[in-house]
Amino acid sequence: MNLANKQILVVQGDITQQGVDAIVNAANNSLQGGAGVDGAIHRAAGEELLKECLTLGGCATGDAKITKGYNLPAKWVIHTVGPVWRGGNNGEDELLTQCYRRCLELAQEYQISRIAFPAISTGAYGFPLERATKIAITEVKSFLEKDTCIEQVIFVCFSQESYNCYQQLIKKILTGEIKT
Ligand code: AR6
Repeated sequence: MNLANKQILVVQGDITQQGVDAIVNAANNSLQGGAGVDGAIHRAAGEELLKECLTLGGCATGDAKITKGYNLPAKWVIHTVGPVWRGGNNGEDELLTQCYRRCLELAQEYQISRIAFPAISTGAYGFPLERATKIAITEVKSFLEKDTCIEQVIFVCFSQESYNCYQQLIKKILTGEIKT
C-alpha cells in the first residue's frame, strides 16, 4: 500500500464551500437538481449549472458526469447518482462503489488533483451510513493506491453523526484493523 504522497481527509461542513478542484454532487437520474446536497450545490453554483446539466441527457445510477462549477469555489462539479436503498440485495453496494470509482476516473481524466465527496446515498436515498462509509473509504483508498494524479480526497460530512462515523472507520480501514 502506497499512500505516501496522497491525503484522505474527513471534515465536517458544507461541500459548496470547499476550495478544491472538484466537488461531487449526489444527484438523481434527471440531473435537474433536487434537495439535500444537490439543492445546495445548484443554489451556490447559480442557474448556469442547471443549464449545462440539462444538456447532459441525465445520468445512470452508478455513473457520473462532469460540469463546470460556475459560482462555486470549485472549478468542476462531478454529478453522480447513488442507488436508492432497497434492502441491500439489489446491487446497492456495487452501484455505490461504482459511483466513487466513476467520479475518480473522471477526476483523473480531467487532471484534477483535489476532490471532495459528500456521503452519497446516505440522505434521501436511505443507504445505511456505516455500510456506505466503508464503501466510500475502501474505494477511494484503492484508487489512490494506483498511479493517479489525484493527491487529496476530502470527505465532507454534513452531520455530526456522519463525521463521527467517517472518523472511526477511516482509522480502522487505513490502519488495516478492518480488512477490505
Ligand atoms: N454539504 C455536504 N453534505 C451535505 C450537504 C452539504 N451542503 N447537504 C446535505 N448533505 P442527500 P442522497 C449530506 O439526500 O441520499 C437529492 O434530492 C446529507 O446530510 O443530499 O444521495 C437528489 O436530487 C447526507 O449525508 O443525497 C436526489 O434525488 C448526504 O449529503 C437525492 O436527494 C447525502 O444526502 C439523492 O439522495
